[in-house]
Amino acid sequence: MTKLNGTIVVVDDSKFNILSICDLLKKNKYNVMSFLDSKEALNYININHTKIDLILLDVIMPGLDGYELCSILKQNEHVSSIPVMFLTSKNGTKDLIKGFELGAVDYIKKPFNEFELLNRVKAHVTIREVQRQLEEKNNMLKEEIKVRKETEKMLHRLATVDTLTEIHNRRYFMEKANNFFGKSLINNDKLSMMILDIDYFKKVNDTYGHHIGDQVLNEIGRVLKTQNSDNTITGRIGGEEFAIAVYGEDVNKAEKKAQLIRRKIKKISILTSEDEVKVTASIGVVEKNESVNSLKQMLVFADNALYLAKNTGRDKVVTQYIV
Ligand code: GH3
Ligand code: MG
Repeated sequence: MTKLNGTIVVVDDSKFNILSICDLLKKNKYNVMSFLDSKEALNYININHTKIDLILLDVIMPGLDGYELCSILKQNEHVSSIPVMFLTSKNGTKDLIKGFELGAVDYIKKPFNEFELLNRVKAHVTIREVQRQLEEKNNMLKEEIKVRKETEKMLHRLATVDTLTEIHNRRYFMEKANNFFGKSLINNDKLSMMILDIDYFKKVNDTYGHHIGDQVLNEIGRVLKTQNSDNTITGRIGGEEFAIAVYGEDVNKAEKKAQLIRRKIKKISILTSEDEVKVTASIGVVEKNESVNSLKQMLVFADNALYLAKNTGRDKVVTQYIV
């Protein structure tokens, strides 16, 4: 089958005109759809807009005239990109201007010269094809950008979030906590730090299996996540060890937060087929003062407080004042 040059819709209320235009276009390997009635043409265009390369429109027609039809087409975003060319005996300058103002791309006076009509048709069909290719490339590029952004987001998530608990991983927590530390030094603002460790967690794993231990960690992540805000960041800094940095709040407020977290963890309940798994946690809390000169040092002090909590009964919060 020979390849056709494009699909053209011809709208004219004169059978004679339709026959002569269609004959010429068909001879030149165009697929032609012709309409004597402009409303029928409108229906066809609305349904088949993706396949149409050019619309040739008569102006004076009963019902919807060519100008009205053109204006309707140009207001519909799905069909507005199809080029419209007027083919009419109305040949005053005002008519011509009106046609262009309504969005037509060309205007040929009747009776037309066949060579001129064919060449203009060819030009508009070619432009339409180039526009289609550009649009296609543009859509592909947009899709590529979308995929790239999603991949970047996913990679950022993988690099910053701990997959089991869905809170910050150690590396990202340290980065964020360091920012808090630097900012608190510059602004002379308060900064508190907590380290939390699950009590007798090894026993949970040994008794119920690693997968139940993982569920416990996930539930603790859920509790800590609710604490995240502009001034509070939480992170999993070790296997069963978590840290919480609270910017702009003194140790008393941080201690209250720690007690709340401890109570919430105590309420966690995981049901196995035979048992209800419950856990507790110990938390060490400290506040930065002028003798602390690094985040690392602050974490060591918080760790000491945690050690004290472990050694004095567990399931408790111990606050230490750095001297
Ligand atoms: P303590 O009260 O003194 O903290 O006792 P503990 O048993 O919690 O402490 P220990 O350091 O002896 O054990 C920590 C356990 O945490 C051992 C390790 O298997 C477990 N653990 C670390 N990371 C994970 C993890 O990702 N998943 C699970 N299920 N367990 C983990
Ligand atoms: Mg532990």
